[in-house]
Amino acid sequence: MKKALTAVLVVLLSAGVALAKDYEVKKKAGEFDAVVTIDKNPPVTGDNNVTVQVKDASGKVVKDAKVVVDYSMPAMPGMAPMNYKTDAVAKGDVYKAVMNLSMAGPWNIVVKITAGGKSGNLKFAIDAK
Ligand SMILES: [Cu+2]
Repeated sequence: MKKALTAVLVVLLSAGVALAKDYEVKKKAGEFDAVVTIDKNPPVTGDNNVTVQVKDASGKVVKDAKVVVDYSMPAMPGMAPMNYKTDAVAKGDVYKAVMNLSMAGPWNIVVKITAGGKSGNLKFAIDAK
C-alpha cells in the first residue's frame, strides 16, 4: 500500500516538474557557453532563483568562475532607474543566486562570468509579472 502510494506520488511530482518549465537562456558569454535558468516562468515580482551553468570553449564545465548577476530596470515615468547586483554562489556544477525583482515590467539581466583570466557577459531581457 505504502509502496503504491509512493509510486503515485513520484509520477505526480515528475509530471509537475515537466509542466512547470523553467525560463531558460542559452548564450555565449565571451568564450564561455552559459545556460541561465530562472525557476519562475515568466519571472515574477519578488524572489526568483537563478541557476547558471558555465562551460569553456572545449565544452568542459567551469567550476571556479566568478559569476555576478546584474539586473536593472530602465527609468520609467515616476521611477528612477533601478540597478541591483548579486553574486552567484558555486554549488556543484552550477552557480546559484536569488534575484529579487522589486517591480513588474521590463528588466535587463547581465550575467558576468570571469574564470581563468577571461571574462564574458551574457545579456537578456525579461518581462516580470
Ligand atoms: Cu519600474
